[in-house]
Parts: sequence; C-alpha cells; structure tokens
Amino acid sequence: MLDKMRIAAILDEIGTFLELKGENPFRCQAYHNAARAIAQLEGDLGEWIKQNRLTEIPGIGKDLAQKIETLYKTGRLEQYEELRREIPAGLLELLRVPGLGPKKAKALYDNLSIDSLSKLRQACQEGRVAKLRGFGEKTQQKILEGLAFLDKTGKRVLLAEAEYLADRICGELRKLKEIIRIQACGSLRRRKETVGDLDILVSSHHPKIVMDKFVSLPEVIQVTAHGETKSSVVLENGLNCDLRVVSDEQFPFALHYFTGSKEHNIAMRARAQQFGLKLNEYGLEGERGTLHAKDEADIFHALKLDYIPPELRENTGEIEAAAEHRLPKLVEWKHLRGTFHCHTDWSDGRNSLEEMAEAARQLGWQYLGIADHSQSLGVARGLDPNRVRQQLAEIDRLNKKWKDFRILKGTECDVLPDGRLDYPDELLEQFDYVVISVHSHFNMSKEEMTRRIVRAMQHPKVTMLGHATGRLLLRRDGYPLDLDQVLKVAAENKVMIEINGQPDRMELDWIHVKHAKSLGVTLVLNPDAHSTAELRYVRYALDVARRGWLEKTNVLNSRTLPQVLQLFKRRPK
Ligand code: DGT
Ligand code: CA
Ligand code: CA
Ligand code: ZN
Repeated sequence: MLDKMRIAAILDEIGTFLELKGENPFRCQAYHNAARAIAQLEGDLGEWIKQNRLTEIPGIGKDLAQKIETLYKTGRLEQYEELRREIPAGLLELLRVPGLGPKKAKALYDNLSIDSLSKLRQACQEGRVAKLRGFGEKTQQKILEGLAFLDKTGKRVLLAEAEYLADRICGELRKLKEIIRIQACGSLRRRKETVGDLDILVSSHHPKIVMDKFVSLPEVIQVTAHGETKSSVVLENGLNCDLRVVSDEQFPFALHYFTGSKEHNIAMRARAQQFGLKLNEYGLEGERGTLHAKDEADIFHALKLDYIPPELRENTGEIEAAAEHRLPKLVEWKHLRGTFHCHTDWSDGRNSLEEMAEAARQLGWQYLGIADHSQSLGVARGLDPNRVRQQLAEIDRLNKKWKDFRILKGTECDVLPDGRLDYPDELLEQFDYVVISVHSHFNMSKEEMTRRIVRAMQHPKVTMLGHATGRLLLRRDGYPLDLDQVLKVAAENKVMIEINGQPDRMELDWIHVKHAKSLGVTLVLNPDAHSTAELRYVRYALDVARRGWLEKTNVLNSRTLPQVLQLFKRRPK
C-alpha cells in the first residue's frame, strides 16, 4: 500500500514523462494537478477510496481515480512502468541537470539529438545550445553550471528516495520463506544524506531462489550481473542495487562489512590484527577458528569494543570512543516530545493550525511549534503584523481545547539583507520563540553574509537559527558563510541551531553538528513541515543529529513542555 505522498510523486512523474513524449500539454498538466490534489488531500486516502469519493476532488475524473485506486491497492501502475521503460534513459538523465525541465530536455533531444550528459556538455561548449530557439547564452551558461554541479555530486540520490526503494524491495523479498535475515546496508543504513547505491544483504540456504526473485522485481529496469551469491541491477530511478546472499552464520560479519564505511572497516580490520585476528565479510578468524557471532554486537565485543551504531561508523573517533566506553548515548525518536518549525495554511502550508496540532498529538507529542513566514516573504504568503495577531489569537483559542498539548507560538522571521529582522521588536515580543532564516539575497560575499547572520543572531528575541546554510542537496551548495564564526556567536548568545529535516536539506551538515555540540550549542530537530504528512521529516533531522553524535540532552525536542517554556523565557545575554 502506497501512501498519498508517494502516489502524488508518481502522478507527477507520469506528467513529466508525458511532457518528455511531447503529449498534449493539458493532459500532462492534468497529472501534475492531480498530484498536487492528492498531496493536499485531507484525511485518509484509503477512506476516500472506500467511499468511492475520489471523483469529488476537483481535477480528478474517473480515469485518474481508477489509477489512484490501483496505485493505492497494488503499489504499481502498468502505465507508469511502461513509461519508465519507454523514455530513453539518456533523456531522463538530462532532467537531473539543475534547472533543466522536460520542455527544454525534449527540445535538446529533438533538435540536437542530445541523449546524454556528455553530448549536452559538448553542445554547450560548441555554442549550439545557445542558438536553439528559446535557449540563448544565459540558459546555456546555466546548463554548464548545472553540469559542473552534477560532476561534483555524481549519480547519487537523496536518502529518502533510496530508503523508499529499499523498503519496497526488501518488503517484496521478505515474502520469500527461503530468506532468514534481510537488511539494507551501506550508506543507507548509516543514514547518509545521499546514497550512491543500495547494498542489500540476505541470509538463506537457497540463494538461487532469492536471486531469481530479485532480478525479476518490477523496480528493476536492467540486470548487470546475475550470480549465485551476488547480483547487481539498475532500478527504475537509475540507482544501482547489489544483492548479496550469505549463510546465516556469516550474516553478522557481512552485515558489518557492507554497512561500512570503508574507512571504518579498514580501521576495524587493523584493530582485529592487533589481537592476532583476521576480520573480513565472512568471519573473524583466529588460531582457534572463526568466532561464532549471533549479531554485530558480538563482533564488536570480541574486539573489546562497545557496540557502535551504524550512523557513527565513519572512522571519526568512534572506535577509540568505543574502546574507552565513552560513545554517546545517541538521541532516539522516543525521546522527542515535539518540534518547532512548521507552516500552516496561514502562510504557505497546506493544513490548518488545528490539523497540524492534531497530527502532532497523533505522534504522541506534547507540543507543536508553528513558525509561519514573515511579511517580506511574499512568495510564501508571509504574514503581515495584522495577520500575525489574528493567528496568535486563533492559537490561544485552540489551546483551550487541550489539557495535555499545546501549540507554541513561533515565527520564521526573515533576516533582511542588512541583518535586521523582518518584524518590529514589539511584535517579536508576542511570540513564545523566534526562528530566523535567510530566504533572499543569497548573492553576497562570505563576509557580508556572515555579518548579516551574526547581527541577526545578536538580537535578544532570537531563539534559533533556521536552515543555516541554505544548501539544497544535489542541487546547490549553501551560500558562502563562515560557519565556525556563526557557531561561535550562537554559543556566546545562547542561540540554538536548527537541524532541518527536509530530505533535500538535512542541514546543518553532521560534521558541523558535531562541532556545534562541542561548543555547547543546543540543536533543534525541525521538519520545516508544510503539511501534516511532512511532520515525519523530523526523522531525517534525527538522522543528522545521530551522525553528529548528539545525545538527548543536546536536543531541544527532548525537553518537556514546561522545560521548553522555561528555556524560552530565560534568555541571558
Ligand atoms: P555509497 O554507495 O557511495 O553511498 O556509499 P557506501 O558506503 O554504501 O559504499 P559502497 O556501496 O561502495 O560499499 C558498501 C560498503 O562495502 C562500504 O560502506 C564498505 C564496504 N566496502 C566497499 N568497498 C570496500 C573496500 O575496498 N574496503 C573495505 N574495507 N570495505 C569496502
Ligand atoms: Ca552503497
Ligand atoms: Ca555498493
Ligand atoms: Zn520554513
């Protein structure tokens, strides 16, 4: 069963594929519109289907309703899978260039026979793209910059996308009774922000049955290797996936090896050698034969180490810490009691205050912080002071409903180019807390941008800094910024720093999170949710937090409601 966000994404992709085929624009648009309608749908999609009410949704006719129902019930759609196979892979690849949409990609394909990134680069360098109708020098330059960015990031995908595919594949394989244990390893298990390929590990006495099933899964568009113990395939989104089958005795060793990282493995092997042992993907061997391990913990213990969670396995000090029993007790989902950066339909969110709050209550949380956009962010329907006051009154009204839950009054206040805040002080006084974010004027020098953010952080009403660097994973780097300086000022002024859980942000980067922790800065796990469904993006912020060695005390979200309110009041400067 697919959730509505995934169904929306598939409908959107179908629209894009049809555009690439040059279909009637209205038909393409119909899919994009339906995607948006489903994403914004209130309530449970299953209910809408059961009551046969999909066609009541504007823009969804009989035909689309049928497709949505099929997707919901079976997880797949023949038309979608056909399109995936039919569109030349090279053409799909062009869409990975930042700023290149289906219309332009198709024009390049039709007029210049461009069906690969290398052909695209060559055509740009020869000036042929600029001469094409509707393109021009500026577009050509933009495409070249996009290509340079792709070079740097390689063929990686977002963690959320990799996770979605891995869950589907493992879910399908798990149905085989021949499988004893199954686990996705590699960077996905270490919860890295982007994933280069999937590494799935299985233990079974019947590898052939497992392999045959694997290479015939509907997500597979190409089989590159089909062996007894290892197979490799290309998945529908271009991602490679390796499957390895081992015996159940070998499973813990293979799990550790294929989880990596490579650097961690090398250091672990060296440690084994110090004990006169040999560690590899099949076992841990000494003079008295190989160790029997029921799980990974047994392997670590045999090497006199505490268990190291996958997120820490980057060889950045985790082995030394494990040997000295000083690994952090990493923050966990169950420690979280709420979150602080969410949008509602008062600005650019999809759901009402009440819907957002109820969704947070469903998660078992005690509070939900609403921080809609401030006035200067016109594109996101930022709130002027009048609307803010209305919203705050509405929150007061709603808060009377619950004894065990509270909506916290926040704002995501824009940092103006000179470092002033977007609301006057007397308005800022009205909020429980203030998130500040840079949303405009990215083209500043490093010095100017640092000065701008530092000045804003020194404002006494500021509680936390939102998406600190403005990066978009696989799309654009953050703006130039002296982050060390920003973290230092945060520590001095007791300003907290957000970890933004949007799957394409996941920032601060975990390396800087570790640094922030060492300075005593409190981090805040925020989904930057624009709908109830996006509240779950806190999960990706949690991933970053764990990679950054955070314990529950380093994270604001682990505090109870009274503790949070106390912290917001007490702002010593
Ligand atoms: P990715 O796929 O680029 O996001 O990153 P990983 O970490 O998933 O890397 P991948 O898929 O190349 O390999 C999976 C794991 O296998 C890796 O984390 C550690 C292990 N591994 C791969 N190559 C080597 C190697 O040359 N030496 C050692 N010790 N381990 C390796
Ligand atoms: Ca991998
Ligand atoms: Ca791999
Ligand atoms: Zn936001």
